[in-house]
Amino acid sequence: MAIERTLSIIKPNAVVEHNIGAIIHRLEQAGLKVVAMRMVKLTLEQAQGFYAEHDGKPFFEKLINFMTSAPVVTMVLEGDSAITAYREIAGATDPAEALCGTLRSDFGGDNVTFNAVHGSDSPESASREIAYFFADSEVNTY
Ligand code: DAT
Ligand code: MG
Repeated sequence: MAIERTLSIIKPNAVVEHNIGAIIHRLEQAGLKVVAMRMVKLTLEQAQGFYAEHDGKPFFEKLINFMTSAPVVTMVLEGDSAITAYREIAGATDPAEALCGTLRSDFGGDNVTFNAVHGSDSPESASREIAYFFADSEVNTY
């Protein structure tokens, strides 16, 4: 297995509901190492740029409104096959369809928009998304 890095976001609903610690605990327990972390209240432009691939889709405006509604926690996580490992821990996009014990099942809301966490979906996305939030010098080695 290859060591990878992935970009994680703890979304506004999980922050507001005081689930930052619970989510990070599960990620660390699963062997993912936090190598960068920052809380940020995304601007409209930041959220639109991050989710540019979804611009024009019917859910885009609701997604952007949600992502800018409260602070998020951005993290770079490192570990064996971190990208797919994280997506498995996160669960399906819609919390209603996510397996029990996944982050989205346990911390997601009653609508697909409010699904608690983001995780990069490929090595290409991970590179782009990590660079979107962190300078190389902010990603730690330990
Ligand atoms: P994921 O976050 O699992 O990578 P995605 O990239 O397809 O999913 O979509 C980005 C976010 O947009 C997702 O976390 C929640 C929202 N979203 C996706 N599909 C949606 C839909 N059909 N209706 C409402 N919101 C949706
Ligand atoms: Mg995605």
